[in-house]
Amino acid sequence: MAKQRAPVGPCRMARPIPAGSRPPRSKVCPMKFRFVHAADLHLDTPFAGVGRTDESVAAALRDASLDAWDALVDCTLREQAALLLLAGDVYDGPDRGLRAQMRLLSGLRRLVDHGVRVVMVHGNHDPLGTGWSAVRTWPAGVTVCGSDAVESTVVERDGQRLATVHGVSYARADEGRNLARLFRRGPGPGLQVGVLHCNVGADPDHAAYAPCGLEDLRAGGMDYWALGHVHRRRSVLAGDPCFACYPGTLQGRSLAAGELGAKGALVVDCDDAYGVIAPPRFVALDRVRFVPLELDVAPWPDVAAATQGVVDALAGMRADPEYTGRALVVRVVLRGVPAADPAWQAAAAELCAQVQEGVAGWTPFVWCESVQVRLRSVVDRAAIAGRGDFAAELMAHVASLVAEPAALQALLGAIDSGLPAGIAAVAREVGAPPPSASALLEEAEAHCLRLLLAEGAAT
Ligand SMILES: [Mn+2]
Repeated sequence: MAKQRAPVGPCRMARPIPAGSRPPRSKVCPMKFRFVHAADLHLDTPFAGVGRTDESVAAALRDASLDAWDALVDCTLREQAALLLLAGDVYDGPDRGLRAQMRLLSGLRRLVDHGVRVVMVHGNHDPLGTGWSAVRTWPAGVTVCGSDAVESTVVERDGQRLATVHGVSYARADEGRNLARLFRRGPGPGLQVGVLHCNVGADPDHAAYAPCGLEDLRAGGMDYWALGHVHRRRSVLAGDPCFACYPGTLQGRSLAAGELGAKGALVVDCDDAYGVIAPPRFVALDRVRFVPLELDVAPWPDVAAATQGVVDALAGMRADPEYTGRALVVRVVLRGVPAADPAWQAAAAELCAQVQEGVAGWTPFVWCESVQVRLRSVVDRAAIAGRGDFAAELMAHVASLVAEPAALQALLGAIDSGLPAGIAAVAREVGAPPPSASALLEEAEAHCLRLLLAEGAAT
């Protein structure tokens, strides 16, 4: 069923029906609505990996996941969504914690008071069978799916069915069943959504809970799969025959690769006749952002200039609208540091404290998690090329791939097809283009040369 249809806007009469799609219901003008999809809220997450911070930073970090939840509620109301979907790991641990439960409840009350329906499932971090609940009765309009079977919730507006939402929770953390296979399209009209915490395509970065394949998602007959579990935002099916997306964590939790950059939720525009009518739109809702910052020390004559340079760069980041109103936890990587200079060697360990002093008192805070130093490596390409060894051959091969883009594409295709279940080939961040082939090649060459020349390359 084709999904790239008219954008949301005023209803157009007698809109052409795409070939092969379901016909609209009895009326010419389908009813438009919108839902918000979030997952992996990990409410009250302890941010264990950030290290020692000062008291006010520690307090802000402690509140970040809860503040992001409030921002999600605000966003759902602002977008006038009919429905909010929470796809598991709502709490960080089976203990849940009263603070997290109270905050969740007050947000849910705010949503249902405005007529928003909420469907939520539990994942491996907050399975239904463990922990305790301070809430015995959820507000009317909130469905917490059980773990025995897929539960279906009908969402209506003015007596008309907009959507049927199917979901199932984990009973225990190590859910080993292929839960996706339990989902079946319902008989009623309107959008059909599956809410599931699962690992699609054996993603090696995440535990293999509720493992399933793209074929299981395709077979379920849903219009949209609201997935949870993978912390990096990505879409695994982009409209053919349905959408299946991971929104990623609502609030980044550390400087691990999957927690970096903008975090938030997906807003999805639909109508009751055709289903999803536009690709999901990402909205950033995080309160604290975890970002790596790479800087080349070449412009700075000495360590003192570099310290100030880093502080200036952090000030520049704060001025970027991307970060406005957000606290930042930054890992600074300095490239091209002269290895033979004793001043750098002596200062490297203290740079972080110096930078921290330079950003003290900034609001919202900037916290410099660490300053890592990468020594300058000088690769004498002409000398390597003349050596006639493996490194020389590698460089020649890379040069031939640069000259022949078709050969490079064929090589990348072969690598992709060798990956588990082909998932890496289709998985990419929502709204972000994949890295270019030439950027990948450049990175691969640099990495290989670093390994080959590990001894004696640094000056
Ligand atoms: Mn999670």
